[in-house]
Amino acid sequence: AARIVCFGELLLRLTAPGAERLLQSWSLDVCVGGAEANVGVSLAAFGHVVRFASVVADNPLGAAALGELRRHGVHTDTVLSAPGRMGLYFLEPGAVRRPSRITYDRAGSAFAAAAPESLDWSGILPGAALLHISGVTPAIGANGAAAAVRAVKAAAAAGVPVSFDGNYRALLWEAWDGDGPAILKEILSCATYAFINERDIALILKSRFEDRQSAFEAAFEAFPRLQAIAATTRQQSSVDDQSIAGELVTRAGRWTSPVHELPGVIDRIGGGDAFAAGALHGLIEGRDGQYTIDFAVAAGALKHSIPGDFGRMTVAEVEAAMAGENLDVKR
Ligand code: KDG
Repeated sequence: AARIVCFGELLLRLTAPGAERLLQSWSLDVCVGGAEANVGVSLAAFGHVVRFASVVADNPLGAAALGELRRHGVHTDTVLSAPGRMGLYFLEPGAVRRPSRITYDRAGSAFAAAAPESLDWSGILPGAALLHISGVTPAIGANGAAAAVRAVKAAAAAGVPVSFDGNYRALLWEAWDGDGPAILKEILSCATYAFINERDIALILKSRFEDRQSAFEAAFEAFPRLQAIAATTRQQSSVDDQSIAGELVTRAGRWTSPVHELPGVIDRIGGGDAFAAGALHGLIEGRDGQYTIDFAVAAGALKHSIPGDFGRMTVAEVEAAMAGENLDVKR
């Protein structure tokens, strides 16, 4: 088991029940989410020692969200409480031909308002095998961007590998004047592992690429610290009929996973986070490239069967899915 730190904003998710449009009826299901917390919960379920680093509202909602993380085995002693509000997001799940829709209500949250130097990384990072962050934090505003850059620089200086999940959220970047490509470039220059695809790389390097492999090559060239890139490929014939596959590229080789068919998707939110957690599990445990990408994609696929943001699944369950049990897998 490795000691892993995940840094990001904890959000409350309010979901329209069943296939209802938002506020069609006046009830909503509440769960806790946030891309980096989702990764942390999956890694804890895989047996790692996970600490969440964040700032939450010092009110009953913040306390409840932290309790939910603890219930899933994630340590919260490195989370600060501060005046302000919890960030929310509303989800209207898709059905048949109607795509799902996310509405953010998170501006000015306790996390977004926190001073970039709030967290004392010199007390958080020692002994950690990894710091995981995502492109959501720098996208939420100037404080988030400065906090994310500060976190990865502290990790790089302390010799703690950084994992970065691109998670490009156009809705968030568009709400302020941040220079997304420049900020993400600075973060990636500290990263050892990256979950980015050709679209992210084109945006960050301001270049055009013929195909995914040339984008990956350019990323390895631009970011000398980078050791591995993993990305998913999704195909979607309707909202609840999808498939997922993935590939892992290192400086030494390239591995692709089988395609997992996902008919009857229950909840695709957090699928990318479960994929990232699965890949990090393989990478940290020193597993070979094929196991790592197969485990990652099976974890991402299995998440589609679980309501809520969190991927609550054991290594044995993911390995069963990897072997094609319970899932429609095409080799
Ligand atoms: O990956 C899942 C996230 O998108 C979800 O938890 C909400 O963190 C979130 C975000 O900012 O989009």
